[in-house]
Amino acid sequence: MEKSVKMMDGYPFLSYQRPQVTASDLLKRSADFYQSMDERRTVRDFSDQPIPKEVIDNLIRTASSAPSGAHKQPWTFCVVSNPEIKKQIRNEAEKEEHESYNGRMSEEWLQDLRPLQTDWHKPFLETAPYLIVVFKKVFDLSEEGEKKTNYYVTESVGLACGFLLAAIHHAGLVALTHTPSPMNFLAKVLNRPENERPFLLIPVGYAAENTYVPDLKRKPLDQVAVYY
Ligand code: IYR
Repeated sequence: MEKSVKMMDGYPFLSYQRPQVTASDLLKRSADFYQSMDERRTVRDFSDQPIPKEVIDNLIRTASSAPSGAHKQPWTFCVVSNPEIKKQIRNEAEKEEHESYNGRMSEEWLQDLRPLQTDWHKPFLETAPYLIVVFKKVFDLSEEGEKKTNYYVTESVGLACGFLLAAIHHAGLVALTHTPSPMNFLAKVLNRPENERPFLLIPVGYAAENTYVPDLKRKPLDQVAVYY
């Protein structure tokens, strides 16, 4: 459909329409999407089967379509497929995680993680064909090196990561939301500028054959929603 343009205080606005969906189609579409998303699981065992880079490009395009404060899109998605860099990230992550599992994490925390059976070993950081390291831009830097404010940075980057995980699942791949802690080493290894802070490390790939995931139950609607 032809888009019409309207100027508002000197800024262009485009007419916007979504197709009119009937109530019964809304029900079907929302239920189908829920069913598909409910099949998403966090996976820790990856196949090393390669994936075309163009797929990763599309996943990141989707993530970067998320809403953000004042439309600043305060994120950078670093895509690592180089085996040497993956090895370096694994070594640094395992160093930190070893410390965390052996003294930095509380007994309660370790107990909470028992059903997930995680430990400091992170082989997936080398096995997965791609690591997407997401950085948040706590401020922007203009070409002249001037600081520019970003808004709701954590919320914005969290939303973009949600879009990314949905896109990965929709494409037929799996991911892990990994938070090696502390994760400042990622900024160093990837040589990121001073305005970027590591936010999440997301290995992406096919699941390994014979993958098992913990038998987790999701909270029913009445435990997560309140209607007024
Ligand atoms: N970062 C550690 C520990 C960990 C913490 C939480 I909260 C998890 O949900 C899972 C793991 C690790 O990656 O093993």
